[in-house]
Amino acid sequence: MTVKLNDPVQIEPAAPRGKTIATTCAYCGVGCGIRATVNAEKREVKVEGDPEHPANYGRLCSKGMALGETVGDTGRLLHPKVDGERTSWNGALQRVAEGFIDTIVKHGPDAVAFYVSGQLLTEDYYVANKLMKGFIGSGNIDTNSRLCMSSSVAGHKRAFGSDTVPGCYSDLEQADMLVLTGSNLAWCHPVLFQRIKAAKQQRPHMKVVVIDPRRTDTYDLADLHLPIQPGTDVALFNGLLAHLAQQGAVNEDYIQAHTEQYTEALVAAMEEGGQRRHLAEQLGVSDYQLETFFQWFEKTEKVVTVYSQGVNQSTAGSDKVNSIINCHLATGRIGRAGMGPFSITGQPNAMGGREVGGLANTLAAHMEFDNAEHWNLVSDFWNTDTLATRPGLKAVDMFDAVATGKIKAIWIIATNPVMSLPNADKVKQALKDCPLVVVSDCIEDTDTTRLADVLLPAAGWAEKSGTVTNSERRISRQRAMLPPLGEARPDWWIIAELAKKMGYGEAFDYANEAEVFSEYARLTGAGNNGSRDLDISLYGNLTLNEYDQLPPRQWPLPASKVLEDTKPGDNTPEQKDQRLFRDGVFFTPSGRGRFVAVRYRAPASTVDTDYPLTLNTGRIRDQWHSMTRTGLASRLCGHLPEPFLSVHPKDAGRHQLKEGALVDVTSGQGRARVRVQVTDEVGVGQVFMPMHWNDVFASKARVAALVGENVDPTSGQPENKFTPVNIAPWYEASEALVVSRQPLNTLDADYWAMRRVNGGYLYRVASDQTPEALDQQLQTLCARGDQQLSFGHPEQGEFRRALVREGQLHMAYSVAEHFGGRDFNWLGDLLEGDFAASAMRALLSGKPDESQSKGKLVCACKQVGYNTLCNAIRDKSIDTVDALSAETTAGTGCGSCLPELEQIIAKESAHEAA
Ligand SMILES: Nc1nc2c(c(=O)[nH]1)N[C@H]1C(S)=C(S)[C@@H](COP(=O)(O)OP(=O)(O)OC[C@H]3O[C@@H](n4cnc5c(=O)[nH]c(N)nc54)[C@H](O)[C@@H]3O)O[C@H]1N2
Ligand SMILES: Nc1nc2c(c(=O)[nH]1)N[C@H]1C(S)=C(S)[C@@H](COP(=O)(O)OP(=O)(O)OC[C@H]3O[C@@H](n4cnc5c(=O)[nH]c(N)nc54)[C@H](O)[C@@H]3O)O[C@H]1N2
Ligand code: SF4
Ligand SMILES: [Mo]
Repeated sequence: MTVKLNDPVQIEPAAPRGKTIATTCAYCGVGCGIRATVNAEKREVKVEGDPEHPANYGRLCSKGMALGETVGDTGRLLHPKVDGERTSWNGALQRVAEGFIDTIVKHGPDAVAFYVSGQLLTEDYYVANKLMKGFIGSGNIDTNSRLCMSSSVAGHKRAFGSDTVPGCYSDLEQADMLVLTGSNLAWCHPVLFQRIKAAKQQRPHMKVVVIDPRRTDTYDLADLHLPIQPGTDVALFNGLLAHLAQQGAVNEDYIQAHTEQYTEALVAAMEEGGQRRHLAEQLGVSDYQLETFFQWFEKTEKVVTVYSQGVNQSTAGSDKVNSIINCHLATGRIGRAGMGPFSITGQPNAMGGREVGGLANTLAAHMEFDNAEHWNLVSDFWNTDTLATRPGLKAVDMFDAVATGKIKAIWIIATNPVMSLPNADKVKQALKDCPLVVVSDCIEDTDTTRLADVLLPAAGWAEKSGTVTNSERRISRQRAMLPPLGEARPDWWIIAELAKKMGYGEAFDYANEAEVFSEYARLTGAGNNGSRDLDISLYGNLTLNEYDQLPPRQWPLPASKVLEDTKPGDNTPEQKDQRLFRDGVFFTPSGRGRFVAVRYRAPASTVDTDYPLTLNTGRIRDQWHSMTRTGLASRLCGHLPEPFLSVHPKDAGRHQLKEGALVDVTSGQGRARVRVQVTDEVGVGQVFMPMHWNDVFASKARVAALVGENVDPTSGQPENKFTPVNIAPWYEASEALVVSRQPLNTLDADYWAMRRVNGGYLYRVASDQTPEALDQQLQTLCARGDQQLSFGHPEQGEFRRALVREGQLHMAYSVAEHFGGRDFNWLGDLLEGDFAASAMRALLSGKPDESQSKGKLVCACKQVGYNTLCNAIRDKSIDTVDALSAETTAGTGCGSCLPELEQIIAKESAHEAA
């Protein structure tokens, strides 16, 4: 088959340069507004919170504040590549088009797939979905939202007949009781956490209950913590429903008028929730804790239940969601100010992706495959004969189909499945074996780009223009402020160009992202007339200028909407239409909210003597997923600089593990080697490991390689919070610290972890060989022509060397048997100054001045360390967070470290008292 060639057009950033631009943060689903001041010549971007944006009113967290440090060219993928060789856009897209067409002709449309991401803009997402479902004719487009939000989506659809998040952020501030379950809001949605904190200060009667097997920084805000056993949420909320019914605290009128299937749900709930004592035991909490929670919920009208991955990432994820919604329906606490179930989204455009239809089992714009009217609407709207007729494969099944060879060509866009899908080593092998792997990313070297046959350079956050929808359904503009680096292009453009090459030119002939958006907006209104929740047809005919100026607004925005209602900043509770289900009418066939009868099911796998502990995985404060962007900002790399496993002191003792030692973690799927953090923040028998580290940043710390492939039967979401594992100490025979201007790509050691520091890279290395052998190995990293300087005491097993390249200190390292628990943060500090002069010399002198070290970084914004804080507390007898902030400036930036400051004060005063 011949493929018509279209030369790519050069596109310009839509927004003006050299001035302040309003845009949206690149990271989490809070969707904070940013004011960016741009110096295009120097490629500098300074960010501040946008005081007028209703998501954050000027606040930002540590990650958002550091966005300016991620817009440079470090690590960027600049040109299209085929089989590792640079090529033109034409050449690369030609290869992709031919590969896809060839596969489809030989094996049918289901032999190809797209795997996309909640980090795409709505315009990118819409075009990708349209191409796969509308024209290639397969349902095989799924997204990393499958690993993130799909259980919430499934729960919403079962209960509401639509994937609707009914509330808004102001509900969290107006609630008299907030239940945060399976959510570490303090670290993962820090700006919302701060909004709640401020609200609680103003309304001290407001109660916060945190339900999480771990004691996280979110506990800082809690009046009550329920450290339930992992996976037992359904039993807890069934118990709550039974309690409400027994106490006559349900809203009979609401149940009668607006819901269905209450009796079935209550019967299921009573089966296990009826016996309180037994329930407390099953949950692993005290009778008192349980009773308090139940009574508070019973007696408080204004309750919001916020839930995230502790709920979603479970084989009972959808049931967990419905067990929560059941309690809100039973009390009629939904659709009103300060009330409701609130699924909080992870990625910046997790919502937008669900809206356009990025999940394999929805069609488009909240329309469904199994609804003939919907199918005809979409088919007509896109004017296509080849609209997919059935759902495609969900993420885990999709990669299984790649592994078995059913899918032979896959395009991965803005996600890193080799480190984020369960059983990640299998995923890695599947991609190695797949005949055509296309990857679009802004970063050149990731675990997934390493396996690409075709690499396509995507424009990054500061270079892209479009829209995102946050957790409260607010659509905000992301605005381009810098020209794309190299030949990078926005994702929607790349996808549309491919579509043209595949012969679908007419349907993908967009001049700019505004045209894509308007088309999508018209689709949401097609045949809608109030029958679907998602309607933004008000935006169906935007001019380029109107699109450019679009203020942040919440949907629904039907064509009939009178706009005065939603001025930016207007977030008053009285505002009409902000909340859905105000009238108690839902999108189910009967219009009634549906109770779902759910029963507790244990996680899919069980511990045994081989794997006696349960592994919980999740996030840390200053890193974003695979660290491709946050890992570029040295100030975000100091808080938790190495991959780690949190272990309870009892389990640590049992397994002969000491704080800071290295540990091997094994599961039925894979293994990892990380550092031990001994802490009672995790329960006995439970361990926690962050999801962020990967093969680019560490030798073996991809937690997803440990996780099994068990998924929720309804949503297909993997059980990322529960994997049986074993742990064992790993003893090194030598250690090294290396600072280098360049990454050490050929380093091959038993353990290494890398972090970026200003001007270079800092590695911590461990080996089971002697110091001599490790020294020799490190010497092999030197290139020919490099000059080596040697220091240290080889006879005592201490080697210190410097490498001079072209008259400049290039790399330095120190090898010893053990560095023990010594503090290495001073090295990172030194690297912030003159890289060569300070850090390398300090390393080489062998006499690091640890007394000068500010210690483990606590405040990322103001770069304040643990030692500095402890000294201030002791020297000035400080006992409040305010005083500590005033003295040290810690906590005066984004405020994400405030819970930790509190803990440090408590610890120090306990010390003093002892
Ligand atoms: N700093 C930072 N912020 C982020 C991200 C990031 O990478 N870094 N990613 C964003 C994304 S995409 C997402 S999805 C969100 C995720 O945000 P969260 O869901 O808040 O984060 P997680 O750490 O994945 O998990 C939340 C909590 O669930 C708890 N948990 C585990 N098992 C159970 C259980 O059985 N029941 C209950 N009730 N709780 C349990 C865990 O101990 C953990 O503290 O964060 C977003 N924000
Ligand atoms: N064990 C375990 N696994 C998990 C989770 C967990 O809690 N535990 N959480 C799951 C969840 S909730 C999520 S959301 C996923 C996240 O996991 P992933 O989506 O795999 O992780 P990211 O690092 O965010 O990958 C995004 C990639 O897109 C690139 N990128 C950024 N912007 C753009 C752009 O505009 N265009 C293009 N083309 N590329 C871009 C980045 O450089 C990066 O390589 O992980 C899931 N996996
Ligand atoms: S809370 Fe932080 S990461 Fe999330 S959108 Fe706001 S600034 Fe960005
Ligand atoms: Mo996520």
